[in-house]
Amino acid sequence: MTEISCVNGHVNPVDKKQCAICGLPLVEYKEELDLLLKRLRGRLLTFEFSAEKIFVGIGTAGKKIMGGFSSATVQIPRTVYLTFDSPQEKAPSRVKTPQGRAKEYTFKDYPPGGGLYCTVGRRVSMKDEGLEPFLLNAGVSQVKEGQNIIIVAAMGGGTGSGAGPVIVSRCREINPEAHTFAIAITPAKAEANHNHFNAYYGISSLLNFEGQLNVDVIVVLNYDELQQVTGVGMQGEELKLDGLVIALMQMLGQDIGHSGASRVARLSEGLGVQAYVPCLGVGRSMEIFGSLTNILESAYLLPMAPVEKDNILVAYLLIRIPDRLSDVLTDTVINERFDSWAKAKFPNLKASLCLITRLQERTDRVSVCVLLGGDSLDNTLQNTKKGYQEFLTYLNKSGQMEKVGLYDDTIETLTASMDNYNNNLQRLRS
Ligand SMILES: Nc1nc2c(ncn2[C@@H]2O[C@H](COP(=O)(O)OP(=O)(O)OP(=O)(O)O)[C@@H](O)[C@H]2O)c(=O)[nH]1
Ligand SMILES: [Mg+2]
Repeated sequence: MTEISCVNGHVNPVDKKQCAICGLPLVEYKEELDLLLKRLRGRLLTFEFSAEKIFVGIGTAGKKIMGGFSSATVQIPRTVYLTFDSPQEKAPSRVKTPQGRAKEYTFKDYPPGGGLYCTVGRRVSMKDEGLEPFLLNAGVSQVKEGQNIIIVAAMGGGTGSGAGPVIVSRCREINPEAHTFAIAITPAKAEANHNHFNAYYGISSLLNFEGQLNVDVIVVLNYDELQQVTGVGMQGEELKLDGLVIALMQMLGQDIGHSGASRVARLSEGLGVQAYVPCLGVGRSMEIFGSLTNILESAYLLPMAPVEKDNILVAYLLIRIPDRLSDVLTDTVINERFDSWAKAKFPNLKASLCLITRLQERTDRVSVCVLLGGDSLDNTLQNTKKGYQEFLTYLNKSGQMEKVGLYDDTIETLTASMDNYNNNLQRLRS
């Protein structure tokens, strides 16, 4: 006769519903298991992995910032952190950068000595066959809820400036519906001309890559300005340099959902404004500053790259407000204050937008990031353009163009992208 055991192991005949010894229900485990597997199989077949937000750090600085960002951020479902770099960055002699939760990709076939030039980073990443499968596995795909992709890189080196635009373009090929944002750090004035050259090339290729618009929004931070600004973190600690870039990423990438990103991307596209200069006021105490207008003013005192106020066409406010200030700083109040501040400040402003995030915190600290768009990149990248031109002259004179992988048509394409962008804005202003 077939027997069945209760959870305590007492053996019973199969026709019984309860154990004759301990009274517990008798379960046909095999039957239960089959039923469970059948239900699960149905679920597994409809399960599809896709990420909602993909943060990407490229090159040494990008990777370091991404490591810090992913460690400082609480685990959010459907958020992915990726880094891309050249292999020599893994050498034991180099300072180990924090990886946090980031998945690491190392480009194959990098020449010894790393990137140095943007042309190398671009060539290596373009022919790297592992890049696309890695992006697909990481969750870049066309999903109906939408996808935001946020990249961060310093543009002075060869990897960030060369591979950064290629990675964005690959992501766009996989998911043309994705909203793409780039945080690009341009070199300090005193850096070498080849760093400025890389940066000019990198930013031009972020605007336009092989004849296609590339990122929706580029946020340009200059390394000189970045070194002058400070902020205050959640625990009252001072925020500097990469700490500020991480705060910017939190506001731009983490706080904004897909609908916020869509509004920014659509407005930027409609106006033809891709490049923005951020003004950061991180952790400003309301008690000390007294008003939102004063906090906006303090952020505007130190824009993160050169900006001409008469050229500004669009201003976005990204703002984090602790709950305890929500009664005073309602959505209506914030929108009104920002609108009147921006109109008074920028005489040619055509549009403004506020994206508000409320935090469950007991502090009185407000963080703002004002993104100013519409200025000419000749102005925002002034030192970089100068360094780029000087380096080009040097390469031409010394006959080294081809040695660094540069050809006349490459130069034409990249200057045409910059000029088109600037000329369109000029038309919009007049
Ligand atoms: N955010 C940030 N930027 C830095 C730091 N140190 C240097 N930079 C900037 O980073 C640029 C160099 O970028 P890297 O990320 O080192 O270069 P890469 O992309 O790895 O390229 P290669 O190493 O040349 O292949 C410099 O031109 C500086 O402007 C830093 O600590 N933080
Ligand atoms: Mg590097």
